[in-house]
Amino acid sequence: MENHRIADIFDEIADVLELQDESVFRIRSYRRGARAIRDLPEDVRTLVERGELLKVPGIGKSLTEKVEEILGTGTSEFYEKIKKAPEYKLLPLLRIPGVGPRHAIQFYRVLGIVTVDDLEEAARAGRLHDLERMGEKLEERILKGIEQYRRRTGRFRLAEGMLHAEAVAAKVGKLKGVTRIDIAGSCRRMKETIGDIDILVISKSAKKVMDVFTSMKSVSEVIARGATKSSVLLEAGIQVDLRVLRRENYGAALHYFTGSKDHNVAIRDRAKRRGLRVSEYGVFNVETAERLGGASEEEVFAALGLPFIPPELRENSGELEAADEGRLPRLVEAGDIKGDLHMHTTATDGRNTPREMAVAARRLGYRYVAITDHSKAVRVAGGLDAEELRAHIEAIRKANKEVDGIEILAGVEVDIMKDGGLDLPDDVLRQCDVVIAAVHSGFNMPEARMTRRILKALENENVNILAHPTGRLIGEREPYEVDIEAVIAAARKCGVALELNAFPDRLDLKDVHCRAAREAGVKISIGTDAHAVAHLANMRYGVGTARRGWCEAGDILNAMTLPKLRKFLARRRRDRAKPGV
Ligand code: DGT
Ligand code: CA
Ligand code: CA
Repeated sequence: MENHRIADIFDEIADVLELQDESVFRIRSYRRGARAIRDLPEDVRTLVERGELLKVPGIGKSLTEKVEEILGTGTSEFYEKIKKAPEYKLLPLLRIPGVGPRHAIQFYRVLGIVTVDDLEEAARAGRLHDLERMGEKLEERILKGIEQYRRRTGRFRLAEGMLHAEAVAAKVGKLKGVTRIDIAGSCRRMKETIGDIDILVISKSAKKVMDVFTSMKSVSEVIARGATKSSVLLEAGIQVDLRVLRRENYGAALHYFTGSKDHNVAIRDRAKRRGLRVSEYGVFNVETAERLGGASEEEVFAALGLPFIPPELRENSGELEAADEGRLPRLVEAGDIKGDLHMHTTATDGRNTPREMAVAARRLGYRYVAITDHSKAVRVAGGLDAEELRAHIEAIRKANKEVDGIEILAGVEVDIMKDGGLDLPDDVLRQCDVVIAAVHSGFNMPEARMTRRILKALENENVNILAHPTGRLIGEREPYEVDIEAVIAAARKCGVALELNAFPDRLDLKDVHCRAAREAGVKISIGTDAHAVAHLANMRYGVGTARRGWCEAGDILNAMTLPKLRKFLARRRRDRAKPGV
């Protein structure tokens, strides 16, 4: 990614020179150079090798030398000097909307402000309006800008990022001349949180794409606009980078911008060992400069002697070795999912009836659902006691008779009490087709106690699934302390499935734990925990997370056919009295 790195270096130099009040001509020359290199249709290295960089408008002799120096040594002497200048530390201030170089340097010189935190403190204390030509209005604006800056540098949940990414892709994808559009980056890899959204486009009219992209209603700020790349900040606080690319190197760019960075580094190492070079423009033979491919990702992998590696696996966590040895998993797909085993209804804190949930699930093509309302310990949700659950089971059985084309299983999400006992007696649990056990309170116990608590619950032969096994809420609540390996081992021993809760805040089990569970031979139940019909659609985030956990269809409980699922559920209780249905 040399073009972008070099462009960033030139931009940083320009920023620092500006803070140092250097000549506008010098500053402008770095800015123009940065833009020219960022917008190059090919690898800057190739141009240098052909001796043609100097021909690019905006790049003179001095910049050409710097580019060569960076390509050769990884940096430049001048850039290293710039990085040591006191002004270099002020660069984050310039990323705050509403703060320009003139402000930043004044803050620094007069008030000693270096960091964003310093600036926030000074603005709150009203220390800025003593400065020349700055009023209270400015302080307000700066505080708002800092808020935006913080949101922008924070991370977002996958579901939120994905919905925004898809909205942008739908809008831009509709344009005439756009023949291909992809969401790349961490979104494509289905990472649980995303930093920003990366979108790639092939279009005959880049200008039209940029016009529409930068003027969408959802845009609050255009961060940068170029001929082939622009960045915007959405009202939601998420940054979106969009690039228009050429068909010939689209695959190489898609691979590059899908990442992860670590995967890219590993890919480049592999290339090097084979006398090849991989960039966002293609795969090249180092000696002959011959281009071996890059129009599709398949070409990129093939040039390196590899099969296609699914984006969710690209984390440099063994995927290259597995691909090399022909043992990549055949990852579970959305179409493999035959049902959803975790959802709530109006009987507790859900918004729809069992019948409505089932009809919606049937529309998704499912063969079965399980209705799993809360037990009484979850008072805020109006959890059911034994009597109420019995009545609810009857209502579910009745709905099942009335709705064709899908099986509605009667279940419950029963609370695991602090001592590991369950919130409902065994006789009513035994009447359920599916029992999910879950921790909803007493999160703060020491690890050993929490682990004992959960293992004890798993020992109960009525329990089929452990819900959201670590209790985390992404960005809100840390997982409780539990020995997850012990839980996985116990689940295996007891024949209990572990849930991958697909609710966007949870994604629990997370990817690496899914992988550990699968390796231990534990089944994973991807459940949406839907509290309304619309939430059933969150299954995709669960499937994405399972894929990141290397799971195949065979690892997923709710990818089983109904008869197989029934067998799995009944196995624990086979020797016990038949359910009282
Ligand atoms: P994010 O946005 O923080 O959730 O994560 P990504 O993976 O979307 O990262 P992002 O948006 O910074 O860049 C998109 C992809 O571009 C990234 O996954 C790999 C590639 N990339 C960006 N910068 C570099 C870099 O400095 N080195 C390498 N090898 N790849 C990079
Ligand atoms: Ca990204
Ligand atoms: Ca990005």
